[in-house]
Amino acid sequence: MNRDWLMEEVKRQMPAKRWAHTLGVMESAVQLARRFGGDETKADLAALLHDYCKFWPIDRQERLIADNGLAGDLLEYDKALLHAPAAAWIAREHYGITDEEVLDAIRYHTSGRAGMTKLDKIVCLADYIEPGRDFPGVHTIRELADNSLEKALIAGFDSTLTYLIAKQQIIYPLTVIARNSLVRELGRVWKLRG
Ligand code: DGI
Ligand code: FE
Ligand code: FE
Repeated sequence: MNRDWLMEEVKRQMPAKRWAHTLGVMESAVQLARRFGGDETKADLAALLHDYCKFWPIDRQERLIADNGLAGDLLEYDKALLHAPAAAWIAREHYGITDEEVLDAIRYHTSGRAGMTKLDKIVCLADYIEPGRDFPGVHTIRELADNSLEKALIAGFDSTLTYLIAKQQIIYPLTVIARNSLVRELGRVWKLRG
């Protein structure tokens, strides 16, 4: 598949600002892959497609999720979660991407999940720290990302959870599970190192 052509396809789905965000996530994802020994090509591709459906009308996202039986429980939570599994479906069905690692990284880039793969972590974290992002705490997350995918991602999820709690919004349980899973993973590494 031609990368330049695919970039044009993605660009057409979104306003200029979101396309700039996508380019930023691609840049950060490749940088993280290089830093932590991930697959740069897969990081680039997953980052390119991760927000493909973000600016579709919500009812179009809901229909795609419902019609194709994708994570039905998502429909009971914040609509901001829908674009991730929708983009994974588009990647497979419209663009013929069959690499499950890439599809999972797209699918779980918002919610996270238990036992996130290195590629899941890279794409999810790149989404938090791409150069265009500016939210309280982003500097701390960028600093943590110099040394640890897991510590940085925990800080990212903590900031999202804190934000949702402050706004008294419903939390998708998989995000709590993802965050706990990363904390456990770090605990195990520390124990192994004595
Ligand atoms: O699509 P982006 O804006 O680049 O970033 P994203 O895919 O991480 O979407 C994050 C949005 O999802 C953010 O505004 C918070 C919202 N959201 C709502 N409920 C949840 C949630 N995010 C997570 N991780 N978990 C939730 O339960
Ligand atoms: Fe997103
Ligand atoms: Fe994004």
